[in-house]
Amino acid sequence: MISITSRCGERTPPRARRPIPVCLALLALLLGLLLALPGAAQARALPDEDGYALWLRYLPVQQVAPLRAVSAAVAAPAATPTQVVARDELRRGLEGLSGRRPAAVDGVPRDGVVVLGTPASSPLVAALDLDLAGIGEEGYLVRSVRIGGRAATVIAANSDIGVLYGVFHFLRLAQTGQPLAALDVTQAPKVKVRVLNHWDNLDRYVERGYAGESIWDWHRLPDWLDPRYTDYARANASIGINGTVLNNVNTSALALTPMYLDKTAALASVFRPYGIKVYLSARFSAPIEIGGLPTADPLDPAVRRWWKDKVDEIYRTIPDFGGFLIKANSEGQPGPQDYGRSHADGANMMAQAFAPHGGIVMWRAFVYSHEEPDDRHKQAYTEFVPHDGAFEPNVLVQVKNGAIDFQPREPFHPLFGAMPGTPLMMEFQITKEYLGFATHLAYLAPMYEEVLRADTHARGPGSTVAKVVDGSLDGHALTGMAGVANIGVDRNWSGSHFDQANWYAYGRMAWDPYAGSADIARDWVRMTFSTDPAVVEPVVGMMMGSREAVVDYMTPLGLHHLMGRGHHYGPGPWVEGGPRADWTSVYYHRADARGIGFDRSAGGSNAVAQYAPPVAAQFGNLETVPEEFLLWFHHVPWDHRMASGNTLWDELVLRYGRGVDEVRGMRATWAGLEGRIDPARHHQVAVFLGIQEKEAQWWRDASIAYFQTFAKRPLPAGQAAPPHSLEYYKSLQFPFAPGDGK
Ligand code: BDP
Repeated sequence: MISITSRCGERTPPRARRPIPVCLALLALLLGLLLALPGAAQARALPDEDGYALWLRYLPVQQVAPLRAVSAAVAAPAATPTQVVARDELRRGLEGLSGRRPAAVDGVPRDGVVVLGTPASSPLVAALDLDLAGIGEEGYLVRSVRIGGRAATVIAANSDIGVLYGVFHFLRLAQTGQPLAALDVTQAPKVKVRVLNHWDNLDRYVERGYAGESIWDWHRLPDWLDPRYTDYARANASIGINGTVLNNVNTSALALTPMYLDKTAALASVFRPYGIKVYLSARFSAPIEIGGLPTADPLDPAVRRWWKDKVDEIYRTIPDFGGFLIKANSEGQPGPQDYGRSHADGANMMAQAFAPHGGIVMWRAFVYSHEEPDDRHKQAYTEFVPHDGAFEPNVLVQVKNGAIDFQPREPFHPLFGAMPGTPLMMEFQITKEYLGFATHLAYLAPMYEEVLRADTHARGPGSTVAKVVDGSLDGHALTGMAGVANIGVDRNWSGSHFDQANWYAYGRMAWDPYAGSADIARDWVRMTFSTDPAVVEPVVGMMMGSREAVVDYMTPLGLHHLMGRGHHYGPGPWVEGGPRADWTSVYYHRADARGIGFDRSAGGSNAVAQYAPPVAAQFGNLETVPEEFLLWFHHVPWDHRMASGNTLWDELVLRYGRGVDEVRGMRATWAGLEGRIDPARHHQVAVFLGIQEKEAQWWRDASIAYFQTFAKRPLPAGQAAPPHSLEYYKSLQFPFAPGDGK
């Protein structure tokens, strides 16, 4: 007979076994003692995390058994650096997630082997005779198959890098708790060039950076290869980013000197196995500054020779160099117009130097001249459209998502759809220069999605920005997307835990511009915080509402460019004067006794005419313009009736308040998650949300105090008056706010 005893521990000798009640009583006593000790709650909490691992934490999942069943072993080639990193990442990930290191095997001796490779690198993959024709160089298949009667998962591609991407996809499925036994995934990127743009100076200052210094330790390069570079490459490869522009668009010509090219080559060698090419920003006047020439005129033969020699030199150092990013004739940077030449002249000179090497030129359309008094909204279109079709085939024109400058909300840039003969690449800002720096929680993917899904109507209905970017609208094979990076040396990489999501989402959307922001958020939360639905759903909810909250408390109803001067921190709707009108706030909001907003309709600057006729008609008419763009396109009387029935003034005040309320809601939601997220990360996010609430209130109060001097109307019932005078808000100074341009 089985005796009714229970063992408190395996090593207890049978004779010492105690009956259940005694054992339980002892346990209860122990627990009671533990709870009575100070810090007991801490002892039960999840271990602290610092965020360094990003979304690649590989912590044990709930479904360990099903995961182990499909990943008992790995059969992978390891003859190239990329094959090695693919195999090692898979084993590392599976070991973390399942608690057991999968064995490395040559064949498929049992069920549950993950087979990696290309038909060329793996006889097992070759024997499966998979149809890999449609997935290109970077695509992959992840499929549940049977090999020799055994159940296996195959991750196959046409190239090693495709296999690595497939490994990361498989690990994502495992991390997010998806079923893994009947997989049939086919993926290929819809955009070819998927790059980060670092606005990092050679002295490690990051322009508009809120995560500490630049991660590029130029001084110690090329010898010291910080392990962080490898983790950077892993993180980027995990989301499909395949290029990085290392230095600021406002660059020193020194980045092109041999000393810095050696340093760049060292970084390229770290990134190469991960499929990441390096690119550099080049200063247009470099032939003068480091070449000793008297001019940088793009039609001057000596200048053209200099660039050709420079590019040849770069390829001798970095054989797979990606190309240049150029900011020219914008905000005081030198460019072809200094010599009476066009953007096409400048871009083509460089593109011809790159053509023999397969490199590209990303030429920015973020231009507005110092002299031009026209609406800044119109200038890029005015300067670029006449050159449509005139660029070399290896030039991408890089266009910011909106016509002004990375504001919390902008209508899509009118260049999208307007240059059918030229591949246009998208430039998003990941760093939150205008959305609260690193402290405010603002998930940007809904903003990216809004722009990508916007219909340009350029070739009839359905001509979305995404179709311009992926080349399908006008049949371009060279396509691209750039994201201005939010990365620095902060332990958590991006200055706040939630800003990691913007890096993550950018990569996912560069791979697939049709991806949904909520789906991406869900994946990210599961990988970054927890797969517990009690965490996932509320956190995704916070993220999805967060950008709209920022719009509301900073720039509701189409207002834009109202931030503090220079550093762009905090509200500054009163900013006026200075070197140029279009660097002031009053230029953009145009508030007066009659109303507020920038008239860009036919009766105003007529910027609307740069959009296709149906869009121009919609935006240009006060009756049909979406309310979120109302004051972007129209100067509207304070008593104008809004859809809500409120007057414009009342609605404006209510929207500011709504934004602040939204932040309060996020704080409450987050507070409710205590104990479900490790204390260190929970605490920092909670404190940052407190900062956000304070600053959202400040934006609301200062903006209302200022605009009320024009509206001269009372606040709607129940809305609190700003606690300080307008003079007080105007007097606040922030001489050391981070990220200011230098
Ligand atoms: C603006 C930034 C400035 C950048 C510029 C650009 O304030 O620091 O240099 O964009 O994109 O938003 O070139």
